[in-house]
Amino acid sequence: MERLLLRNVDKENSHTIEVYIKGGGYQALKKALKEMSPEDIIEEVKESGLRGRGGAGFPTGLKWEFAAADVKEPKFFVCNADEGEPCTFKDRVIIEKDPHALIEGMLIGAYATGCRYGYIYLRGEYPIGRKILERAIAEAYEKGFLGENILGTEFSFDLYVHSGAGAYICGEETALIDSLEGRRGEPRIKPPFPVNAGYLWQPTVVNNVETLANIPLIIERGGKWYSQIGSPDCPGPKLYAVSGKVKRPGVYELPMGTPLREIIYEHAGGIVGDRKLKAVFPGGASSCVLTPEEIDVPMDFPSLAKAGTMLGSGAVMVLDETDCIVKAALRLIEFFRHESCGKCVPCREGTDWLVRIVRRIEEGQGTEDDLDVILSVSETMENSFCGLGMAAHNPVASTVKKFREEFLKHIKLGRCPFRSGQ
Ligand code: L3W
Ligand code: SF4
Repeated sequence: MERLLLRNVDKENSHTIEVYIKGGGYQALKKALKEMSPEDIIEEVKESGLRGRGGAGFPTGLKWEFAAADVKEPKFFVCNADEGEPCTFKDRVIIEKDPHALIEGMLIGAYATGCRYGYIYLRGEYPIGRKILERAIAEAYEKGFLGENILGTEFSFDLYVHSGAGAYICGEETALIDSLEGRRGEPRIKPPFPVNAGYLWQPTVVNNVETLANIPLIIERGGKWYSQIGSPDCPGPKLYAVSGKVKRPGVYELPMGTPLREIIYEHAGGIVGDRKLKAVFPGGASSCVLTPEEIDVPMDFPSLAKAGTMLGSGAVMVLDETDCIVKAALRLIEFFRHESCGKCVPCREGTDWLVRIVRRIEEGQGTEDDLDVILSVSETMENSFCGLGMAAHNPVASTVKKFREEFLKHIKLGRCPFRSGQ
């Protein structure tokens, strides 16, 4: 497949505006501002079928339509660049290697929805990305793509970078908005959705980095063209971040819906040492595990939901036969316990319970009853206030269900069977 999202990243100095413009950059913005109305743009994005790439897959055109329909002023356009889940690193490639694609996508989105100000909320642990984005923003101001009366039109847009302080929960859009307002980031109740009451309770569009990098392509080549790439009900190119026990970990751009088996065995080169595949978390740390028999699934939102798991942001974590599934589950739930904001009981207490129980099993002190308690706590966590708590138990509950024998082995042996020297 032709590289679309990663078309620029291998060019020397791909992060500079000169290289971006030489490769046709900012032509989509010109087309949008000079030849298209905001409504035309929203129609084009709706026709493309683009769905948000941050984890939930909400239709982008629809989100923009909701924001455009709200008449309160000013409106804000926010890029969620708080990529913080373990094993997610696909947005980083765009931020560091093609920042102008992101800026151009934001400009087009802001014009379409009537937003006057924009923020890129960047993961605190991406200091290089911050420098690159700030330089790119300065270049865009110099060339007249940002600021007052862009390209001689009525459209004005100012853009700022805001770094987070290391809290994963601030990737949840309403916690992100709290943090942007200078407060401790905690999820807000939805509705109202940010498109109507977001930053400073004004209409606010929040889109993921990869989502926005698709926009110049859709405007240049048309929504119809875009809708023919990948899965028909969930089209477009997709960045998959593959990590763990594969020979070639990395970020792969493939059509949405590429089978998981192909991603692991063809693109990422198969399993290290040609060992056996044991398990895959197909959509990041909060997805349900898949067994080797389940990897013929197309990697898109509906297919993975049908398979009882989720695409999330497209982070594929691969475990081989030498990995301990209990330890993997423990590591993941430890992360969520640490990152739980503590606002609601099911998540605050549930993540702590799960850590304590899974650790006990991993250390050989567990009982068979613990497995039932894990599933019961997980069920309660479904009632959490936000997506973090609703999904945090997935790696634990799904491994208990699909790898029950391995949990039982720890319990019966009184130790981890994978730990060497025992
Ligand atoms: C207007 C409506 N807007 C929904 C908007 C909403 C948001 C988007 C999706 O979680 C998932 C989570 C993590 N009117 C609307 C509406 N919207 N209905 O649509 O909303 P929602 O609430 O379904 O999802 P979310 O809270 O954005 C995102 C999962 O992603 N995840 C996270 C991965 C981590 C990263 C990272 O590190 N970069 O992405 C992983 O799987 O569990 O389920 O904009 O406002 N009627
Ligand atoms: Fe906070 Fe977890 Fe509740 Fe979300 S689910 S509000 S992260 S405690």
